[in-house]
Amino acid sequence: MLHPQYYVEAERYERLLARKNVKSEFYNGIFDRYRYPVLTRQHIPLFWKYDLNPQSNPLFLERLGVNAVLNAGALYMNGKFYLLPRVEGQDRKSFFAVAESDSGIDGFRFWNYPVQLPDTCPEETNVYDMRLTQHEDGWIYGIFCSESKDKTNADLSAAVAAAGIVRTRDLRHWERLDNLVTRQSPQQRNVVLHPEFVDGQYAFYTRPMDGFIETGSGGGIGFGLARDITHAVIEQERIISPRVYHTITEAKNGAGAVPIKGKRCWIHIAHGVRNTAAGLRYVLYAFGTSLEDPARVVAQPSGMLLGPLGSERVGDVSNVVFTNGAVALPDGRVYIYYASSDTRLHVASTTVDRLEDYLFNTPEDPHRSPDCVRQRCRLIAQNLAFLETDSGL
Ligand code: M1P
Repeated sequence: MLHPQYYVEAERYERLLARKNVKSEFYNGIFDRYRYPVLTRQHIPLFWKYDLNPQSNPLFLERLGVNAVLNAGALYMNGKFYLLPRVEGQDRKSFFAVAESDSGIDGFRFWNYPVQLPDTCPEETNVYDMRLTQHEDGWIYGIFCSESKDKTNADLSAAVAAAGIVRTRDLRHWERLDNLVTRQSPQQRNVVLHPEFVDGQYAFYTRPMDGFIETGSGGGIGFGLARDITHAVIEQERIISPRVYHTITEAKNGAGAVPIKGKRCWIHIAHGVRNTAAGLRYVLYAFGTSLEDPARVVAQPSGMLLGPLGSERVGDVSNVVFTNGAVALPDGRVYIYYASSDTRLHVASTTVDRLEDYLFNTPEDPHRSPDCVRQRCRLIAQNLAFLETDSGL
């Protein structure tokens, strides 16, 4: 006999998983938002948190709670949607787990066990933010942040971020490869593997950093090639999406979802960070790179694609949206999975056509207020003239 509260919680859990998601009223023509998050800490199975045996847990207390479910790698495979979020325990340590859904917008259910990565790095304290790349070599690669204490620094919080690499064919059996080595950058986070070979090599989007939090001399999102994925070494990185003064990327930026192959370009959905009196503000932005040369930017619309809105603004790290996974379906639909305020995971839906329209037809950032006003006045003038002639105003 289980504790009576188990049945209450189990019923609540199943109700949550059965809840249909619906589009919210938000409109900008570029993407739709949904009313409910797709994953939260309430989506964690009860048997991950409670000892269900009334002999050893007569008061039905949570033994291993979960604090947050956020930044998820994403895949669409054999007609199913798979998310691999960062699950953060009450102890602040993160791990990965697979959640599966038929629709991609609701009903995500975790597999029975979280992912148990091969434990090959004794120094590694924390892992998070895995990007899942279905590579043309046939493997699914997971690139994630591997964090260790910086033993060369007396500061208790000093840490080192590196890009860990794993691969799998089924999301169940994982092989750990060597961490990525970048000769020019002491630390890396937000590294993404491109899904196709470039010049016969594995291509990575990187985020060079001097320190664990500050990117310092790291100028933005980098790009580099490695011959051997099992011992990946990038000799040279070049910045393809830079940090820019007084923009959404001033403090830092980083690659997000694995780029989507569109009709006109590779579609990149990244994050940009600026500083404010209330702390760092993270938003998503998009840019396009050439289908022939994914390191060459061909479209860079001004400003943010998606920022924290309403209740998304509040959480463990408030005023943050972050993505490390999106899924493009054969019919052109795109689901962007983004976390808000490092607490829960949402979905936004759009299409390749809409994203490319956005990329190529949104004006670029003119970088100065007077030019921004001119840009907007041109749009207003065109519209007023159009309204007068075409709508009989
Ligand atoms: O707290 C916001 C995000 O901070 C980090 O991103 P970045 O390296 O760009 O600062 C990551 O830890 C990410 O997980 C987190 O959501």
